[in-house]
Amino acid sequence: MIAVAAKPFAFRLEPRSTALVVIDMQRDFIEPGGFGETLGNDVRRLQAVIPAVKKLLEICRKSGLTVVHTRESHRPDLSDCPPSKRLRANPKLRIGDAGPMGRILVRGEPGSEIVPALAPLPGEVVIDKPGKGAFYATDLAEILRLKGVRQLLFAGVTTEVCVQTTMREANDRGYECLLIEDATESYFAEFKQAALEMIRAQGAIVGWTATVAQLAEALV
Ligand code: C5J
Repeated sequence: MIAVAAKPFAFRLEPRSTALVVIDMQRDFIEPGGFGETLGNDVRRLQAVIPAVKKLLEICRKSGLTVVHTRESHRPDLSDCPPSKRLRANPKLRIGDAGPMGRILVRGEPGSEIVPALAPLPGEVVIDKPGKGAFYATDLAEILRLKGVRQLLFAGVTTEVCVQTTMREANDRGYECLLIEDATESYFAEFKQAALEMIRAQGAIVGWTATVAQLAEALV
């Protein structure tokens, strides 16, 4: 058991039963022309976090942790995309429409892939998820059970949407969750800050937060 300096108090980490879950570091959220930008967001805020996620991946791989990557994506026929999701608001391009990186948020299209700097290694788990949470309509819970995983480290985008939703799903399923603060980002600085605070409030009601450096100090 390793103690990671974290908020609101130390996170006791058992590397053999811990997985890193990197949420949705996909071109569709991070590069111009994808889903994020079509919703009116400035994607540069998310690009800035790539080096920290890369460093986190290196640390976790070196320590032998299970690594999981997720991709928010839909089947090409959109049969797993609720019309309420596809038709909401007035984006320039909707899910399934053809954009500069292929069809928006559709599996197999270039935009749906994880950015090259953070590409999964052979043997790492990749979860395609139709929702914001990575447990909804996926086999993530079963994969973690088979690997004996009880604790989850979280990184990726966006902090208050897919990262926080998945953390809450995990917390309700009995996992202890640690969010790596500088390896997650939002299109909205104030939403990221609020998410970090609400996660660790009330005695870590959803989970803990720590930096890449704090994790590295404990693991390496
Ligand atoms: C969003 C995500 N923001 N990965 N997806 O729609 O957070």
